[in-house]
Amino acid sequence: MRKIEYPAQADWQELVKRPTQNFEDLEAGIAQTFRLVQKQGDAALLELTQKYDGVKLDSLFASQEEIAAAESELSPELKEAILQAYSNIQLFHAQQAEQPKHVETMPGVTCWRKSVAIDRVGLYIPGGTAPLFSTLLMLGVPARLAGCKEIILCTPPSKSGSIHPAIRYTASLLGIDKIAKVGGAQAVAAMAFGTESIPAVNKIFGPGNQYVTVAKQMLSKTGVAIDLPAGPSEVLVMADDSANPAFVAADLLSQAEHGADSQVVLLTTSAEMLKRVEQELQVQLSNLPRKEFAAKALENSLGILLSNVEEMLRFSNLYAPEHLILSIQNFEEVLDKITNAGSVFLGNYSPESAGDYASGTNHTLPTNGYARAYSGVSLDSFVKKITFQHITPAGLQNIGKAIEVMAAAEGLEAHKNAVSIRLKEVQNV
Ligand code: HSO
Ligand code: ZN
Repeated sequence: MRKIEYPAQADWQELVKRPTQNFEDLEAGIAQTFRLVQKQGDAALLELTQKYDGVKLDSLFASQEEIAAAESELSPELKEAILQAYSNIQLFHAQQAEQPKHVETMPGVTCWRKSVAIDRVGLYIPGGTAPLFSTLLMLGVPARLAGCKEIILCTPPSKSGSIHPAIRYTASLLGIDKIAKVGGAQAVAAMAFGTESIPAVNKIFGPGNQYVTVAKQMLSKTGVAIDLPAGPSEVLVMADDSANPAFVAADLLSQAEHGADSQVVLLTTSAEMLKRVEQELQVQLSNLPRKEFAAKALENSLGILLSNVEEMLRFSNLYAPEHLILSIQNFEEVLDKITNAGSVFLGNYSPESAGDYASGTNHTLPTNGYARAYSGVSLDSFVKKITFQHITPAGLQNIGKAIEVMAAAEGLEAHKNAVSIRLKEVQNV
């Protein structure tokens, strides 16, 4: 962790920059994958799965028996945990549903807005070093609550051709009975273009490696929507003297273990705290199975000493972290001053892992400074908001003049005429 004491304001802008990633060299290879999937459909998916995942599949989809078997392959403890998380995520997201409100803006002029589910959504769940079944809950629960008609799930198979039982179990909880065993850019392409057995979807969700991320970005230019521009995981912890250095170190490591490119930042008003957190990081790091990833991530990470809470807040808002942890006294008093963050964790007993798994909030959040303008995934991500209006003849008489005058001022005579022609008829009745 790079230690910086009382950096000058002029240097902050440089400090909040994430390490840049340039994926342009991947684009040509990914475009070739797209062409293959468009031309050969399912056959291309099977071929690419053999090439990249090292397994020759008989069927692109997990069988009903495989899905049903997950129930007996998981420990009762894990099933109970998944059910607990499911229930909390469901409770929290169900409250996000909005009922249409009819607003009569003028007598006879009524407008309202209604949420309508996106018909078909595609969920990508990575396999690889960590099978993120928690992400399947975070995407599948709001997709179901929104009422999406079709949910397509793609996840890469292991070398033996299987899907992690927790992913199969979670899928069946969500009522998803088609799991396509396909990963990488080819999975994203299949969901965007459609193949014989995978329908083209309207929006693609989910994290993935650099190939998946770049593929999603490339496809978003062709008309299919994507959830968020995904970047490496991040956490920023603000700690004062009241923080527990072992807790702070544990929180920093929980994000650092995601990958070598994760970013963790500690802001503190206490030189003593900075020293003790550093010591704790070393102790806890040595016991982690993923210590290689975490150690690499710590190399790019920052420990910054600042003068007061006010400064920590200003720095954090400039950084716009995906996750923000407030391990400071009287955190309630500063909540209104947080302007840029994906998800915020308050006090010494709200670890970020709670939001990653089970408290109820969503863990698909804006990274890389996107929290300055984007929100995390929620029920809203799975709906479109359609506006409606109904104008009565009397209503048109009330609003008509304003429309005619504005249309004329913009030089748009046909717009004006669409009102005038009706007003004439109304006045003649
Ligand atoms: N912290 C990750 C999500 C996750 N953590 C999944 C554990 N499993 C998002 O930044
Ligand atoms: Zn995490």
